[in-house]
Amino acid sequence: MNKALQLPSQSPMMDRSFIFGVATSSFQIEGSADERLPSIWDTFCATPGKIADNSHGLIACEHIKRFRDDVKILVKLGVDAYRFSISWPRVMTQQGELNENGIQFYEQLIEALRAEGIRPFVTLYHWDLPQYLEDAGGWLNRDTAFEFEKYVDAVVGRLGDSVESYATFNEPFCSAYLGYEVGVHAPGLTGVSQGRTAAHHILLAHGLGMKAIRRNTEKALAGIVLNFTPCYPYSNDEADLIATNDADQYINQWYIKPLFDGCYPDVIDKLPEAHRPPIQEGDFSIMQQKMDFLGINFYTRLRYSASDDPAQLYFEHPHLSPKTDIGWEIYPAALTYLLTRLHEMYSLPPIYITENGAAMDDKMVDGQVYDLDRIEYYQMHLKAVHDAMESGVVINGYFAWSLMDNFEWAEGYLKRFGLIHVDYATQKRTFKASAHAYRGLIEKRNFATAV
Ligand code: IFM
Repeated sequence: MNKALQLPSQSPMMDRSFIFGVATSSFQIEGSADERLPSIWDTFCATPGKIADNSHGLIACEHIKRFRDDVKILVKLGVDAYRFSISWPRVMTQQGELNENGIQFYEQLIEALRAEGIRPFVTLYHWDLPQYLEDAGGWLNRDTAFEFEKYVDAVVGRLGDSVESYATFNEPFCSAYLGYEVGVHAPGLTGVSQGRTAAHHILLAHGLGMKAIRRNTEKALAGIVLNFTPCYPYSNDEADLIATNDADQYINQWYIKPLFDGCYPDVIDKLPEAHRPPIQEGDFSIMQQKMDFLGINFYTRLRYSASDDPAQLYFEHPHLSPKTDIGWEIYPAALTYLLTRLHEMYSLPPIYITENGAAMDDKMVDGQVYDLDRIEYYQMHLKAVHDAMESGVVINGYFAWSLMDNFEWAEGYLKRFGLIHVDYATQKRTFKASAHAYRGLIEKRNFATAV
């Protein structure tokens, strides 16, 4: 196995204009929870049985305290851009005013990044809804979409053009489906109607947020980050093909089609009236704001067949091997398939791969993490992005998930996605072999462009 990452020298990804970055999110790394309002993830973590190792985000990677050292790590990695999220409960007070300490943290981070020539890619919502808004109904309450708009107005009003790119949301599927439909993420509610209602309000909030970004900056890019798990049929039986198409519409297209086509996918007609989202007149035109980019997060694929239960649209099969440590199948061809298919289905703006990476069972041996399995994962997926670009998909950048090991939601600290190893007892950061490989790829790209 090769410990370097390589792309064909003529690859468009080896052009200096292609952005290589790394990504994180606020709740997963920041800590310093006493300096912000509680979020739904604090409440969820405090509920017994919700997090695999009973952990929380109160300390996490102590990034708030250590951000200057973390910026030095980004410099050493040589990345062009750093994607991070802003914590709503850190920057806003319950009265709807900016919290000076909170917003100043991000101003300092952005200044430190800019001083090193690293472009800040901001996500405005990566799942940490203030708990007081959840107490008022959270994403089941339409008003939350308008609260989001006010929050975006305040934050972008302050950070403005200092940010290269604003994404309204990270992965509405996860917030709505995992959080309000199946309950494995905060706030832990269940029910189809809840999941579809939350998704509708989040997509509405996206549209309102886009308008707020545009009101406050002419220069920064604006868009959204969506996650996709491509759906494959278990067999070629017609029933399995139909179930697979339904699954794709229900878990993937549901979150993109309203933004580009102004409607939900046809599978909505298969839902009983009581499970459909509360659509009001004009909602789709708010959702359909013109975007400068689409962020795509990809990790794995899933296979589907028809369900024996007539109340279910599809049956989801367990992941096949080979798998990462979190149990997700490694299937890079699905990334090329996804990108080319979305390109055919929608009139898309340029794409960024805003997350891609693998949790692996890392071992620290003599102070080193020799994560060749993660390098291999990255190698295959970078090639999959290259293949999509060769077939005409416009992709402007790639962000590895994640800069460092961090709080992996319901898995707590048990699953490690980082290029950088974090020892949670000491907060020591160590470059894994994958971090060296990523740095090597970026260096090669810089050199290739220079000659
Ligand atoms: O850690 C998460 C991230 O917060 C959102 N996308 C998927 C990652 C891995 O599960």
